[in-house]
Amino acid sequence: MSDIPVQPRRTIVIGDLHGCHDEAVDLLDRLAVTSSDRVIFTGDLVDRGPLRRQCVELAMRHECLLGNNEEKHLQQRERPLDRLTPDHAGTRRVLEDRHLDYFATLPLFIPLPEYGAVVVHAGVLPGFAVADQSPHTLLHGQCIRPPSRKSHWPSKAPEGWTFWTNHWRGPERVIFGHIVLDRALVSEWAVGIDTGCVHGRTLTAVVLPGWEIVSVPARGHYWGPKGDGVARYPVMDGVMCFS
Ligand SMILES: [Mn+2]
Repeated sequence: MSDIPVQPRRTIVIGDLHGCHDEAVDLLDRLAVTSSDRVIFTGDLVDRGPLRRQCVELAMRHECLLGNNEEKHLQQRERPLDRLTPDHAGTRRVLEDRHLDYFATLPLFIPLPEYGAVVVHAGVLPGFAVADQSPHTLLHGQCIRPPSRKSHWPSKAPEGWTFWTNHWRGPERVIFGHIVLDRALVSEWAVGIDTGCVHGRTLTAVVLPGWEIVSVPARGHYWGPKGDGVARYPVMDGVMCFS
């Protein structure tokens, strides 16, 4: 008989890193993460921020979703550097083939049935099981108007199109990144945790089973503000987005 209490295993989901490796380490330290915890990154490890390769190496030691930025690197893998955007070329210069091979293994969603949850990079459409969502919706979904299966950026959404979190009613509670929010969005059926670290804001995790939200501040302002930097597009429940 051991008197050592068994530490319950936590599942920690961390929002988009975009090269913010030092803040990821700050957040893992703050949470006192050990090898008994499960850590999942929501994707968009690279582009925009300072330490992209280190973010990929960190994710390779845990779990990670495919983000739209990793998707783009895979789509443009054969393209010469001078035909990429300067930002994407900067990422490619610090990555090796094995990092791109790793991107190709990343899932589009991670079910967490033990918590009634699922993790996706961007969004889901109501009326479809998560496993039946299109890759485009999972990687890019933002403002929708069912039954259309299209999605628009908040700043480009026609009148009457609203963020998918206003439409989704489960059955899973969806944990997502991708959209830069002024604080974590916590609603009955959706939890958004991209709080814009690369834009000088914060890096956020949701910690299961308690659904606790934990953030650390950015150490720098690495990439210009989203849009004009003014949060003015409501997502839901007063949480504003910066797109
Ligand atoms: Mn994204």
